[in-house]
Amino acid sequence: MNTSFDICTSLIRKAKNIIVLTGAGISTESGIKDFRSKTGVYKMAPEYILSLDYFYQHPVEFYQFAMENLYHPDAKPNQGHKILAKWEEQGRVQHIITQNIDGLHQKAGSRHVIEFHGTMKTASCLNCGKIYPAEEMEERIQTMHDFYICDHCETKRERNRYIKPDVVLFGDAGEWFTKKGFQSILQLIKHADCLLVLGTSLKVTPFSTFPQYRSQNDPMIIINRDETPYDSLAGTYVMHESIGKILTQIDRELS
Ligand code: CNA
Repeated sequence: MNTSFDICTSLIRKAKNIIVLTGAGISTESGIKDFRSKTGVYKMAPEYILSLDYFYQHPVEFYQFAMENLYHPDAKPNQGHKILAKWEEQGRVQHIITQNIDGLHQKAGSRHVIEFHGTMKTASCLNCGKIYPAEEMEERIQTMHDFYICDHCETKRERNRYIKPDVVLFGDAGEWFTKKGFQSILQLIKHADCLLVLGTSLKVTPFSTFPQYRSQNDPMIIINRDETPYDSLAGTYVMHESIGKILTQIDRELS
């Protein structure tokens, strides 16, 4: 085994309050494409398609793209998700803060999960807040021309009652994007005795700023196939490897 692996295993063995930050890379081994690696979704479409502007201007095309590329109701958690759930059960992991919108951490059994960019499981009317489960949206898309307009409320302008998936688009904000939301996340990160960062290019703000708030005396472990802007920070241990493979090996060493 290489040195980084041994150091990371020993850091995880010692830690009692690991906070995990995850991105699309933890779900690629479940068959879901990430955004920015060689085979990512952005090889097919620009970030603009996932912006609030585009949603308002082209709701039909937006839904077509989102349902094809971001909605994965049949995806199953992989070894990475399962090991994090096991480590939570064992008291090592306290919280997962994820950018993912696929719900796979919860499917694996993790209970303390913050979905920072929301979820594809539901959509909501931007006027009355009525929640539409994704299955209902799928059915509306098949059967209705104006499926994206709420039929439970009225406003003068149709555009004000569009139904939007409960995900944070570019130019958008989500339920955690409040002073209180940020403070509670930063508190978790400050009090972590180890920050474990998995499968994220750390390029989307504000999520990408979170590692800056960790206590400088405590370690950060990054497992990501490609480089990240934090790789050379002091107290940072990096493995450019597959998450499933490395977490499986670490877990084996722990037990
Ligand atoms: P990203 O920018 O696509 O980065 C993913 C990173 O993961 C890349 O640097 C890859 O090298 C790395 N990676 C991919 N597979 C593996 C693997 N098996 N092992 C190790 N590393 C791997 O994705 P981010 O999450 O950083 O970007 C934030 C966006 C992506 C958020 O807004 C998400 O909502 C969005 N997204 C989510 C999903 C999902 O929910 N599964 C899928 C695609 C995009």
